[in-house]
Amino acid sequence: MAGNITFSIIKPDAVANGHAGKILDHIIQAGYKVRALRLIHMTQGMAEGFYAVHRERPFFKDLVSYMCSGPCMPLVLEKADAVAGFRTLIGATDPAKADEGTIRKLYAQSIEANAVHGSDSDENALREARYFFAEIEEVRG
Ligand code: IDP
Ligand code: MG
Repeated sequence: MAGNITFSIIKPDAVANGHAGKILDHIIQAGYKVRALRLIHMTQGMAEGFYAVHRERPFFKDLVSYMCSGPCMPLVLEKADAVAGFRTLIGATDPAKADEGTIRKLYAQSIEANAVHGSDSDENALREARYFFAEIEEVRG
């Protein structure tokens, strides 16, 4: 059965451009409860750890430096079928390919600076949530 927790980050481009409030409201209006939220300027080590699965990809170095370019906003979100529903809400990785009305279509700059992260599985949602919120009951499992 699909879980009810997903993990998101409002990424540095969206925070720097002043879109964080609108994106958070979009998420809440879509029915997600915010279980945890913080504002953090990631170190290189944190970003490398978070995106370790992509370390062999050609864009990894740029991705890490972009994720450390300014503060971002990690979020733990709750809703039925959270992971799949949230991926639909944010749209495709490349905003040029994202559906109308999705968060990335509305706010992303590029395939790299694409405004938001969304977990791709229940397992990764819990792992990612714990990475930023070790103290939160909901993500202890
Ligand atoms: P996702 O965020 O839609 O799950 P992933 O493939 O997991 O996409 O990639 C993680 C992040 O890496 C993306 O959100 C984006 O910021 C960046 N990224 C993905 N593909 C590319 C690319 O081809 N060029 C530059 N950056 C990319
Ligand atoms: Mg991904």
